[in-house]
Amino acid sequence: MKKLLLSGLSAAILLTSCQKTATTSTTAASTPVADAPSNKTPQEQAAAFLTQYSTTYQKLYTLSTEAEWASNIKIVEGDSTNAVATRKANEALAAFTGSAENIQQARALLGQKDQLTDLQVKQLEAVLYAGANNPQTIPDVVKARIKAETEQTEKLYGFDYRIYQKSVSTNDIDNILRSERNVKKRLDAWQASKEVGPGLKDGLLNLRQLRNQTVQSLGYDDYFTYQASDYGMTRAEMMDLMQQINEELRPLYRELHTYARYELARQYGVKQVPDYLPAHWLPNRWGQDWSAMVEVKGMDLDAALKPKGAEWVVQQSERFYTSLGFPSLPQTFYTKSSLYPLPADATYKKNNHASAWHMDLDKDVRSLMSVEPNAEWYETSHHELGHIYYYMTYTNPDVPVLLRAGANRAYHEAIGSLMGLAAMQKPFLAELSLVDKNAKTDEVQTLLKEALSYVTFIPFSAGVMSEWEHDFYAKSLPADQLNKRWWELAKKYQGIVPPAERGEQYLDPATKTHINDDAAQYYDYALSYVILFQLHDHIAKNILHQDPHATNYYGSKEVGNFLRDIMYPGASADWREMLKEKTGEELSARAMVAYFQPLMDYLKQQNKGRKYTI
Ligand code: X8Z
Ligand code: ZN
Repeated sequence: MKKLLLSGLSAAILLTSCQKTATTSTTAASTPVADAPSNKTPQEQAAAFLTQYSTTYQKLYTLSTEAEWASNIKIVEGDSTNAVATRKANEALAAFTGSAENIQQARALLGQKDQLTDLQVKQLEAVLYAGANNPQTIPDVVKARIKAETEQTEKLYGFDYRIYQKSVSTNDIDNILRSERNVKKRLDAWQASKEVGPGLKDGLLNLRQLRNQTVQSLGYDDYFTYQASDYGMTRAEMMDLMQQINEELRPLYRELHTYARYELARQYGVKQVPDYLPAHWLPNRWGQDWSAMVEVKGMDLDAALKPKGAEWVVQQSERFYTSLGFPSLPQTFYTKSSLYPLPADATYKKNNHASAWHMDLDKDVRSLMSVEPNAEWYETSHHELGHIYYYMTYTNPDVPVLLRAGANRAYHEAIGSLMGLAAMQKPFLAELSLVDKNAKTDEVQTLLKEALSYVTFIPFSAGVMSEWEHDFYAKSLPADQLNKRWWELAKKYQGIVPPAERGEQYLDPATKTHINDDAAQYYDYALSYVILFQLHDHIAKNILHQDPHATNYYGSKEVGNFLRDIMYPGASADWREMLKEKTGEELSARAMVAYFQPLMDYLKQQNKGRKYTI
């Protein structure tokens, strides 16, 4: 439950990817907007259509998001009140966006494209993109999908994780995986984290069918193709790009993989170094972030954050943005968000994955998190506020409601992750007194820790997740090979193997939230990392004139202006032109590779005489 509600070209409209349709289309909500009189110019006709469409859209969107919000912050076992309300709201939105009349009108207007403004064309394309997800020519399919999506999210987040019979939160599991040295205890925690998978299998198979069917009726090959088209790319183009990014980072990943095998074997007191990394050895449930493996002396952020408390973490993230010249968060952000873990004795659950919500495509912005005062949540809190400030920045008179989304979905992910990276660098931490500025810290270890977060993420995002979903949606991956394929890809891209054979009675990919509720979009994150290093490189060198490895953005209005200019036009900007204009470069992993280049020599030295296995 993340970007359904946030990013993306036409992401405003993407919310519809989790709704279904009204039974009949005679309600006020689903009544399409009226034909414009034909004595008007095409621009006048388009303006009239878009005004009416946007007004209704915003209303229905808000109702849908409010219902989704309620469903995600309070999941009560056996109580379907929220789920029913969410379904209804989502059906109404789907009935409107997918109505044959709206689609037909948008198409007809686009038939005279040349006579419309760019902004009108972009909005009409957004209307069609939303419609394709909810076509009312097949209302029962859309309706079934909305129902299945609501149920899938409830199952995932209503799940009661247990270790030795005791209920645990995912924060508890993550804390064990980050710090426990006893391999048996690690294994128990890892296995517990995968127990949610099997119960999600039927739902996911059903969703595959329904997701494919909805978009196919409007001419897309499959759901993966539909999602990639949001970037103006075909499925094959997106997969080629993922391949290219993987290849560019591969030499470094190979060194990190080798290093980690030996280092972890040493840490766990295991004599025989394994050829592939056992999944439960890594400090993350999916092996997507290994940074907790390394402690940099003098830079113990977990220890520094603990006494500050969770509230401080969020407030400090806000202070970073305001220091750059962004406004304070609206009071309602704090009163309406759900930022911290539920008390241990709560009788209900909440969605425990971080997300940011633009409730009304206007001023109501909220975040759903379970912040604890540690380094991971510190980074995540900066990430979520990136979404929030993106919402706030493109909510302006120049950006129509239908284009209140990122330049593309990856940009939306990149801004906050960029701030998260900047917020972890030593000069910035020293400014906050989170580290002692006089303490000597090892720069190579610092860079290694960063690589274990950013570089290790690439084979997971650009490789495993993207290829699995590609095969799932576009290649009819057989239902009896879902887990097999997952682990094949984990071995191939990440060099990770399961602790023991994981047959088809498990469904390990489904333990990842995005597989369920943010389908066929995980390459967004791979792209966001590539983009964030391009932005960071530019900021460090051309704005701050600092070493990219040791920056302090704090208080720089120039950096703030740079970011604001990127965010201000939302999806009315062309994402490729924007990158070129702002950084002088096309989309490229160059900056990311260059950032970590100094680590290569160190790792090669460390790995001398060691066996490479990938
Ligand atoms: O899902 C997220 C964000 C959603 S707004 C917290 N991320 C990916 C993940 O957790 O898998 C951020 C980076 C990768
Ligand atoms: Zn995000």
